[in-house]
Amino acid sequence: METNDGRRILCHPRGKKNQTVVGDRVQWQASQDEGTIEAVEPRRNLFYRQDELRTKSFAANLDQVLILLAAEPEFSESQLVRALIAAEAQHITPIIALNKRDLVAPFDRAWQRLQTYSAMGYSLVPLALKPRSDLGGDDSHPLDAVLAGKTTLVLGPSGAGKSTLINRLVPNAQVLTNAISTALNSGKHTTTSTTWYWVDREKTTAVIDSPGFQEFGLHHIEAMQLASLMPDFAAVATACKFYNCSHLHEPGCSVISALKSSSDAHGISANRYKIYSDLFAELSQQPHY
Ligand SMILES: Nc1nc2c(ncn2[C@@H]2O[C@H](COP(=O)(O)OP(=O)(O)OP(=O)(O)O)[C@@H](O)[C@H]2O)c(=O)[nH]1
Ligand SMILES: [Mg+2]
Ligand SMILES: [Zn+2]
Repeated sequence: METNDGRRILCHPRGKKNQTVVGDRVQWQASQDEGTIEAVEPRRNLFYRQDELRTKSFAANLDQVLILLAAEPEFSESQLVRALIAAEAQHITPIIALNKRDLVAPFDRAWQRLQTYSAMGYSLVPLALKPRSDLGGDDSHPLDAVLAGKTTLVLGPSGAGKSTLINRLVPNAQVLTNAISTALNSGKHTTTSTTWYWVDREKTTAVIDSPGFQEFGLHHIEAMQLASLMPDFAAVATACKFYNCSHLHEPGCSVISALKSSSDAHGISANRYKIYSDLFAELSQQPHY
């Protein structure tokens, strides 16, 4: 826990209902050199995933989520969609960044795969985060303006460069990073906890590092809600014949006709439709609790 004047104090929650997540604001009481959390202030939002059996909170009170992908390892579009939906459900602005521009061929392929997402209105930022000394590349920070004055959760698969980004923004953070091969071959994530970092001395800009995600459960979302959380679906779904259209088989479904004409700018890609139908099936099987 950090006080308003910047001291960090180890705090323990009083009782089960005062469990905190990164980004929470709390009322606390000092007890010798440690403290007790007496109350957690109401959250503006809470970014979390809901797996079949377990809720995993990432952070609260966010301005935006930066979904960091990389040319390598190749990213899963399904995981990207899930993270986007989770952000939309909490009204948190997602930003997509693609790292490792120095790996030219895989970068171009990945960039191509992401065009659908910039077409539907998401910000898409190209990055080369590896330290300049390693690459001899330019030293610009296209993210600086995006991050300034905000609290951003950095999210993405293991090895994308989340901790590399944190180290670049906060040089004295010295977060452990790892070569992809070592991190992935051992089946371990280099970063294992979610951690808050101030970027500037004035404490107006914050970034939150998180462990790489593999499975991103959305069991807190109703299947029938999915289309409204996917901008390309939402844009056409209002024209469906049935107001409660599932966009799976109904006659007069404008999502299905947008799929057929996916060559135009407002079309829905076959990949996105497949991800939607899989997710719909997954969420329909599950009892909601
Ligand atoms: N070629 C290249 N490698 C990069 C770039 N940015 C980061 N890396 C490397 O990618 C590897 C993984 O980076 P990390 O920052 O540890 O990745 P992470 O997303 O924090 O991974 P987890 O903590 O496991 O979730 C490291 O070896 C980095 O040096 C880049 O722009 N180009
Ligand atoms: Mg990391
Ligand atoms: Zn429909």
